[in-house]
Amino acid sequence: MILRFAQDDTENGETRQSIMDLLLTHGYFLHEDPKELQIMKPYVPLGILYICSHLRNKGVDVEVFDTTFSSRAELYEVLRTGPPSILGVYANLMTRANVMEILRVAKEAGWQTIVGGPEPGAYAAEYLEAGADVVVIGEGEITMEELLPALRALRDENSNHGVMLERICGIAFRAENGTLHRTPPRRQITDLDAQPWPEREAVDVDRYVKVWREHHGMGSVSLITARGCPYRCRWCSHEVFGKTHRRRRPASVADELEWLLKRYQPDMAWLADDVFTIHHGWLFQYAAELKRRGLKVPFECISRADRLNAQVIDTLAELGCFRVWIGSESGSQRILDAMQRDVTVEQVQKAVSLAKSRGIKTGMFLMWGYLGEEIEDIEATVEHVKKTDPDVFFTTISYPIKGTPYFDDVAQQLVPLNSWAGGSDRDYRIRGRHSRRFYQSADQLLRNEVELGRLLNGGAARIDPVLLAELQGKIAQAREGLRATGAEVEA
Ligand code: B12
Ligand code: SF4
Repeated sequence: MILRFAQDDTENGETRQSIMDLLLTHGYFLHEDPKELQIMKPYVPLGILYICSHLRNKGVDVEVFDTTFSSRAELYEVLRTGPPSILGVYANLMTRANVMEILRVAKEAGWQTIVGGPEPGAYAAEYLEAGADVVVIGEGEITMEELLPALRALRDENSNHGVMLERICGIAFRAENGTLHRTPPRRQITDLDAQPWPEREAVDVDRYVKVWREHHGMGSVSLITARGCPYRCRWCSHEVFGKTHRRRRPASVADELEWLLKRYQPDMAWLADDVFTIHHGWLFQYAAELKRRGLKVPFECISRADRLNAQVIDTLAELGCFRVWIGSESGSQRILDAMQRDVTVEQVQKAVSLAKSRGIKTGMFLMWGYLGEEIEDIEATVEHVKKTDPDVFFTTISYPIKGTPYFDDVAQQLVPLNSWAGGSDRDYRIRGRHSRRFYQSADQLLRNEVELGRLLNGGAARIDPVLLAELQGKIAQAREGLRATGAEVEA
């Protein structure tokens, strides 16, 4: 990583130390994440790169310390040596504990600190307590543009804290009397095309592409074509973009893709939107634009099942989509309705079969343990996954993200398993919910039933009786596990 932290500039024969206006970082260290070390599909932190390009365009001197391939020691070395400036840290649900430590080290070394991203807005008091001077809520570009001069003035002139900050929308800070002050919400950027692309040159994108290529035979890059999702799934965080949906022009996305291909020579792309297929008219225009340019790049994306029909699937296939990820969540309509997914089990089944029929691989996300889920819902999910048979599926036990309706639904039942600063919104026991052992049995049942389904429907002339018996045994054991732990609830 190339990071100019402080350097000696020679001006009029005099040497002086110059320092950047802002250092941006995030608290994700890949080598500390054993799960990701198995998966090895890292992507650049787009949020801080968007802020970086916006501020650089405004003449602000910004650097990025990308923690992904780095270490705490290296980051702390940078923070502790040389003159301190302003540090901006991205935080999400998984990186909270790391961000706490980064804030502590930065404050000890004399930095002014700002936190932003999807988590801090929901926990403004806690982040301020942990050492952040300001919490940025929502989109960061314009807020940071206004905040940096105010923070600099506060540092240089020791001006009145509250007066300087309260004019800036979209922030939370502690007023001089110690009370938490939240300013009115920041208006969202209306014209995304007027914004610069994320400043990828501030990080080592080649290294990301290389890691991908080494582990998966294909180098990948990410980009987003829109911001925000208007749907209302109760467990999903809308902290940053609310329920808006703003799209970029197809030609601008095509330009960025073309540039990425030329600059980093990846073999594929991930279109990292919440729901890439949300706007069909846009998708068709985008496809026409890529066709006009003769561009076809293998890519994967996420879609809702109800946003996939034959024409959309054909268009995705034409564009080079090799895998579509679908949030299926449950095979029980009752649970889908409780989640307010606004999708039916049949729509998911149809979408997966359409994708398969056009040679697009399918990935499915599933969730155990949502409010009200019982054995019959679990059996419905097992049947659903067996029937649809996606190429790959992932299961999670639902967890409540602060700021979501689901969090409010279970707030009275939450028992923290960790200190707030050392844990995450995944570290709760939900009183009255089935036990972990129950969901382990559900998972075992699902995986073995799906494998059995594949074995029986695989068209093999002869099925290995030993394998068959083994799977049937595991399935019986899982069902027995579900029955045996069915009455166990979290205390
Ligand atoms: C791509 C993505 C991923 C990728 C991340 C790859 C990467 N390095 O970017 C992968 C698949 C790895 C991933 C994993 C996870 N993700 Co994710 N992911 C996303 C997704 C779909 C897009 C992120 C993105 O690029 N957004 C576009 C940029 C422009 O938005 P942004 O990052 O929010 O940045 C803006 C503001 O937040 C703010 N800002 C950001 N940083 C900073 C810093 C400062 C200093 C300031 C002032 C402002 C600021 O300004 C930015 C520009 O306006 C978002 C949903 C979404 N649409 O954002 C979920 C989302 C971020 N993920 C989420 C979750 C829960 C996860 C996981 C925990 C899931 C899991 N169970 O494992 C993991 C955690 C991984 C980890 N270790 O950190 C949640 C986070 C909720 C929360 N409260 O933290 C989100 C919001 C999804 C949701 N709606 O619930 N994710
Ligand atoms: S889960 Fe997906 S579809 Fe539902 S609100 Fe979140 S981003 Fe939108």
